[in-house]
Amino acid sequence: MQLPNLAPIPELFVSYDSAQKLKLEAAELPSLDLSPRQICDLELLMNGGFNPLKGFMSEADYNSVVNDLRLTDGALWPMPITLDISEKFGKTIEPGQDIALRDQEGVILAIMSVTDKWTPNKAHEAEKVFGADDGAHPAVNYLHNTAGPIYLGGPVTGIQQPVHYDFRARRDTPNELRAYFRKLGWRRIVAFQTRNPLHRAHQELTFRAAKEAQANLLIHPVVGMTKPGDVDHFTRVRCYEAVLDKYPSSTTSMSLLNLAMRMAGPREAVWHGLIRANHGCTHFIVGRDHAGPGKNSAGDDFYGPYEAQDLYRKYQDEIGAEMVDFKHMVYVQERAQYEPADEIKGDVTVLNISGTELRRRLSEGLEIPEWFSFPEVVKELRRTKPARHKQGFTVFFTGLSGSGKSTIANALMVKLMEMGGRPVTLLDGDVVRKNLSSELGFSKEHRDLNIRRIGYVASEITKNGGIAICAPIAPYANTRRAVREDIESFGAFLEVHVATSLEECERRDRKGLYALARAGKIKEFTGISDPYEVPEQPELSVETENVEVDNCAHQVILKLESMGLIAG
Ligand code: PPS
Repeated sequence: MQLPNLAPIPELFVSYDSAQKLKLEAAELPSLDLSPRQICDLELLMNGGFNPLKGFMSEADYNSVVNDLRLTDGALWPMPITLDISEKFGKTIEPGQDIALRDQEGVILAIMSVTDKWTPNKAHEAEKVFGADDGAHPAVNYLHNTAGPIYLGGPVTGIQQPVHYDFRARRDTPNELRAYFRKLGWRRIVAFQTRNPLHRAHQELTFRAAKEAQANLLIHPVVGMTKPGDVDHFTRVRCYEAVLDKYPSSTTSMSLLNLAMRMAGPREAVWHGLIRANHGCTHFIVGRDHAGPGKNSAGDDFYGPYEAQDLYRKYQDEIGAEMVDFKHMVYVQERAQYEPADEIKGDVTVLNISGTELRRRLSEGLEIPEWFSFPEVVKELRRTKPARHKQGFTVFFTGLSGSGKSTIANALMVKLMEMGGRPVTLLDGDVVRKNLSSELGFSKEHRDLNIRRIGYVASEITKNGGIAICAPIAPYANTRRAVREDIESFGAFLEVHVATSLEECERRDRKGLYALARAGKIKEFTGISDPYEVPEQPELSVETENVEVDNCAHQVILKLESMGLIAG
């Protein structure tokens, strides 16, 4: 008998021959180069991972999903899947047109027949979907600061899958997984979603879940986009491969999912369940704080620890994958085993290492006990993340013109070079404007572009283990924040506010620019006729009035030491 979860599900691809013809036609269409997140969404739309969606959402479906977690036809769907575009591109497109969707190298992946174009109310979307219009939520931040202001909706015709060169054999479409389960005779399959390396507690949890559900186990990690700052997927997959050997063979399999997570907690759990059901799974593990985004800007959790489980339970029958809920697992020393924290009996010693503590131990090169993780996993993590004092980092000075950024940055560079060990690069405001950004002026748009360029170079330096020192004015908080995010996925970011007052900068007027700005001869001058948004929570704020340059640079060195970035 063909089980419904293992029968093929609809994809949006056309046949090979039609795809060749369409590709030629598509070359004539207006085209859109998709962002990394849109490519992830398109892949799952086309391969059936987002079944029953047939394309990017129409305005009516979007409103219905945002407000009621349902498509207009009543089907359960908790997450907006929308094609956001720039205002400029929006002006060239009207409903009724076809557009070619391309990857970042220009390869045509699909054609979309545009049926809807609208300007969404992003604050409302944030409130309803993510629970708060709070920029501390990564998806809300993305919504306001990365996603374009206009949405296009319409069905998609798939031409080809996005190409992946990494871990090719480990990636499966829903139909490939369904065929694999059919072939092996697996009928009940419990999926485990993860964006973190697996340690012993996870192995125990998943093993128990499979036993409880009397099912085979699918480790189904997300390798598309996860939370900014997560361990990169290359490292994680090598860790998963090491852990896979620890399960009884032929009961467990692993497949990589190119999903772009939103960290939407409860709604995300329901979405994950639907996606896993599309991949042929009959059960889905939902643990504590599933897909949690961390703390909001008031320092509280966005969602309650079991809110995701509650929402999943409410919709379980419609999702098609039964929930296996799991509590927090901890290690009981006397019994040398993991047990759910709320089921522990007797007077025993409970051991646990939190995510934060694990990161601390890794960054400081401290011991990670065998009861916590597998030596192979620890080795992989250490290989990618050397101790902090050997990693790359960025020091980002910001402050008014003439505040002393360049002088302190130069002094810091020399001190760091004297210590040796890592290459140091100074990206000074004036120097960058002569070389990297010579065509740019001082409008908000140009300043942002300038800072994003500096951020890009600094992130590359940080990624490759060097020290980048940046010293632009960088007057806008949002741009500084975006640069911080780009860099923090590779190493530490230290924002230093050179807090010299406007009065003092103007009094010094070392380049004579303030006088010209006051006379109206230089327009858009920061502090005079253009804004400077003072950093709210920089890692360090230095006063330069009555303090020697050497001392200012030394304050940065001390801060770097306290952050473990230079050996004490
Ligand atoms: S920004 O806003 O971060 O892109 O600015 P930045 O690249 O750091 O460039 C600042 C230097 O350019 C000179 N300059 C001006 N600054 C501010 N506003 C206006 N309109 C302007 N025009 C020229 C100025 O010398 C700045 O150098 P610093 O080292 O900050 O004094």
